[in-house]
Amino acid sequence: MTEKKISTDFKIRLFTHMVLIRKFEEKIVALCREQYRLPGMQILANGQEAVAAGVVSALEPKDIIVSNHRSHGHLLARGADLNSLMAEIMAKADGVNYGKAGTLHLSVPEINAPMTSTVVGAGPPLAVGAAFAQQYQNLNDVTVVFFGDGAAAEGSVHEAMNLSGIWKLPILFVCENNGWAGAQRPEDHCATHQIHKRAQGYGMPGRSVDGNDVEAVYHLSLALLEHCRSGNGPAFMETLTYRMRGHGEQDHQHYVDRQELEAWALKCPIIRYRQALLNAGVLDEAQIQKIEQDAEARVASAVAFADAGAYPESDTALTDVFVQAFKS
Ligand SMILES: Cc1ncc(C[n+]2csc(CCOP(=O)(O)OP(=O)(O)O)c2C)c(N)n1
Ligand SMILES: [Mg+2]
Repeated sequence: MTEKKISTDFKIRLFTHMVLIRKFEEKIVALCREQYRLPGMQILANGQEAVAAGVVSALEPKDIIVSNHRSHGHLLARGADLNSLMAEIMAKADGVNYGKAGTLHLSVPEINAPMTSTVVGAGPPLAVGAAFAQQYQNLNDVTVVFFGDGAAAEGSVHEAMNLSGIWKLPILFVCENNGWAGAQRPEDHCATHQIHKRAQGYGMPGRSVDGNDVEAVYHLSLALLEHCRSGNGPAFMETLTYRMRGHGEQDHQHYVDRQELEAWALKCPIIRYRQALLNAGVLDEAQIQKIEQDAEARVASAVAFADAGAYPESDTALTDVFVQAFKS
């Protein structure tokens, strides 16, 4: 695989995306500790930022994203508006879905992310529909669907892979193998340790990548997206990463081996890339701190925006049920 050279600006962008995602979710962690501040379950992707930043940065503007219950990173990397995203998570009427979706059912058509589903394994069949529409209209666009190692064991995912293999649909399947599905290990629900090898059975290339190495994720995404975009059908990427927090913020990881957690903390994608950029002289310590402070300021201002907003009125409960799913 030939790797496209990444410019300095692009490297800084990858880092900035990851920092913003981390700061955004760290703020959600803090808000969760305040009583009645956030409704519902908060599911975060701390430790998995390189997957979101690496894959999404390889997309073209009209490509479509289908995400799942762990979606904030995907949406932020794609450029979702921080204010309306935070307002939605706080169930406010100014939210991206008018406060009716919350964190688990976010839909951001403005950035071609029409659906996230918290039903495990529901995303890939939805992606088949989106990719069929792209193919039917002779568009040069790709649909990317993110799902977990647990979802990879769902029948719906296998059916989606099979159908997209038959119809040669432009889908990039991104399996974020984060070592956990709830409190289950992959060996408890997966008959193979190499989920990407299943791709071969559905007529598509399958590759795995260090999911904590943002540039490696970016390069592999670009190559596989090119495969999909050129009419060769779907492709499958397994990103090997780790879920650093509990399944949701209510889960205190009592079942997680502390040494394993500490070992993965050392492989943190942001710390690693931060050091790599420092070593290469791409950024100095002051510039990095500025990026971190800017991200914190943007998140703080999103919280202030959300705080200032009202909850939706009860008489709007049945409006906005149908939406224009994505830009043509
Ligand atoms: C069909 C279905 N079964 C079970 C659940 C409950 N559930 C929510 S997330 C989850 C684990 C999913 O694991 P994985 O696909 O690896 O994604 P991760 O949470 O690790 O990102 C489960 C079992 C659900 N939401 N939907
Ligand atoms: Mg998982």
